[in-house]
Amino acid sequence: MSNIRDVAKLSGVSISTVSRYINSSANVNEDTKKKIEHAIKVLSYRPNVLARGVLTKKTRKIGLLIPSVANPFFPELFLSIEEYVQKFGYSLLVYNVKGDREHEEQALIELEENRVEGILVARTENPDLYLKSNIPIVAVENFISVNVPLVISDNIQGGSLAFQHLMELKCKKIIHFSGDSIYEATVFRKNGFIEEARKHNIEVEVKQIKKKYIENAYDDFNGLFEGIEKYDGIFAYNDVLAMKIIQYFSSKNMFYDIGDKVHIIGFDNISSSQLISPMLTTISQNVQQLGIMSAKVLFKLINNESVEKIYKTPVNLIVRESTIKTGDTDG
Ligand code: XLF
Repeated sequence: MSNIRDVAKLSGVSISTVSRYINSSANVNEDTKKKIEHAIKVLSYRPNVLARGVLTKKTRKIGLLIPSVANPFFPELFLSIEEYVQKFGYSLLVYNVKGDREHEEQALIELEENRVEGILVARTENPDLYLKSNIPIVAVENFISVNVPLVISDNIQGGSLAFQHLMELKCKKIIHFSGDSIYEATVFRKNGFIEEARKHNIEVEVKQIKKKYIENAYDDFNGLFEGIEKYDGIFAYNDVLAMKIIQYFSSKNMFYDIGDKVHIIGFDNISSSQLISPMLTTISQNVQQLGIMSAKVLFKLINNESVEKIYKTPVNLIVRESTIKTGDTDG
């Protein structure tokens, strides 16, 4: 395997010039650049990123911690972040921490060992783990500390949009399946929903789903939905749950009631929400914007630029068949 010495020799310049070129820590003139690039190509030289990082503190690696790859929302978040950071020559080291403290702690150690330039932490349940880290950190969805910027969808607005839609549909008996209180985003959704109901002087029921039932598609929801046939307006805290509710109604031979007698709204707008039948009405988190915003804020921190304490990304209602049976409703 060739090394920096070989590149210097073949291109006829000093090792420090090659190093300057690789780390772009100082200008290298065009002629020299071409010679070095040629030598790098001929020798198939690959700079040792970690060693380079020790010198420049630039490994061009970012850590991403997500709570669950089993919930498609988080892989979609990963994709949007990856696509954005790659444009700037960065790659991601991703950990699926599953809300498990030890796992998360180990991930953080490994990210530090890999000298990532920054870390994005999606929905941590262990904010204290990050308080001592010297690496720039951005929290996504769950608050870490006042010193760590938080990027989050406008969940309150999402809850309120969901309720308004059920009102337009003239629903009389409404229930919200809310997320576990450790998921702050879902608490905001619930609050927005209840607040909007209050403005309309309407009573809604709320059933909280505990973490243990959450949240991958294969989880058995163990009769959680027994009796929900009496409701005509249902707002689920995320799409996976809403799809489970659709499945429940189908299993009770009530498939044709969905979007007619019973109206079901999810939250997220994951890709599969429009692949199922009936297609799911949902509050779109705009995962693209959420991911890009998180990465942008992290880049600001990495570049020592000033940042806000909180960044909210907009949400919007996407009407599909699970609330309105027929017609061209998407959008
Ligand atoms: O953490 C919340 C709960 O579930 C997240 O935004 C999600 O909606 C993803 O499905």
